[in-house]
Amino acid sequence: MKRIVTIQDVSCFGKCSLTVALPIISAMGVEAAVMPTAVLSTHTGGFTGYTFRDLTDDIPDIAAHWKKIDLKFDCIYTGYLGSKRQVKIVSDFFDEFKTSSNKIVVDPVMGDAGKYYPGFDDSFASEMRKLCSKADIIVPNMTEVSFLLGIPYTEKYDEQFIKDTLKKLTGLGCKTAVITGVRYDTTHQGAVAYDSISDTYYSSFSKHINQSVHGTGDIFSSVLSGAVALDFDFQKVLDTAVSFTVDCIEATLPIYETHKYGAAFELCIGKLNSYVNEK
Ligand code: PXL
Repeated sequence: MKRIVTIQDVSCFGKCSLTVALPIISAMGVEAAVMPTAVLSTHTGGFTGYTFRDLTDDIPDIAAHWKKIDLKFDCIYTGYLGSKRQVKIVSDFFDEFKTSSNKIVVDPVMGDAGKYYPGFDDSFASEMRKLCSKADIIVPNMTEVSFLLGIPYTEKYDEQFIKDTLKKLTGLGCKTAVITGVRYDTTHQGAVAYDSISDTYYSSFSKHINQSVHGTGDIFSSVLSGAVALDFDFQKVLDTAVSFTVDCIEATLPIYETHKYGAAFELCIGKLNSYVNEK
């Protein structure tokens, strides 16, 4: 069985980061080891007064134990990281657990809709840029692209702009860049990628649903990481991640008023099995 280690926080309520990654990766038939980086009572989007226990100091000890028992991972997938120091320690983890064949996926979680999430700023983005340079694949949304590249956030762009931007992102040092939440028109939304090794662009689009649902970036990156661990060709990686993310948004719409805090991925998680086994 393939094995992923995913490094991100536990938001106890709210359905994002580990509470999304663990069920999704498992449902894809991939083993998920977890490195919890912090415990929050809720995520930081739309809640106030949440608790935050930093687990940064536990990461080196957990990693040392894993080294001792010779654990290996087919994919290392990072999401929300809570501080610059934590990003540096995760970077050390990459140095210890990267092999010639495994893949590092970095979702540089920092913000959405042109704004940083609480607690992030340009100096955090500089540290995250360094982490991205060590990744095989990075998965920013347009907001995170603007922070990583130090360019203005825009919702008005065309295909050429996205292609040029993807090349700039791989210029940070990662092999492949994926931009999520791309919209060239009002009816479609998807992801576009550039593999700098083969000089190839990929894209996958589905219908645009006019409702942003919290945690869908984590759903996308979790499916993408599972599909990468399973060695899917990159077009299938993107198609699977886009299709399942749209399924989750659609499943949330009828209950959105009471589920604004997170996508109802549970209602469609069974679909992952057919996506994974589809030829
Ligand atoms: O979904 C990304 C995410 C993960 N973890 C925490 C967050 C967020 C986004 O708001 O607050 C704690």
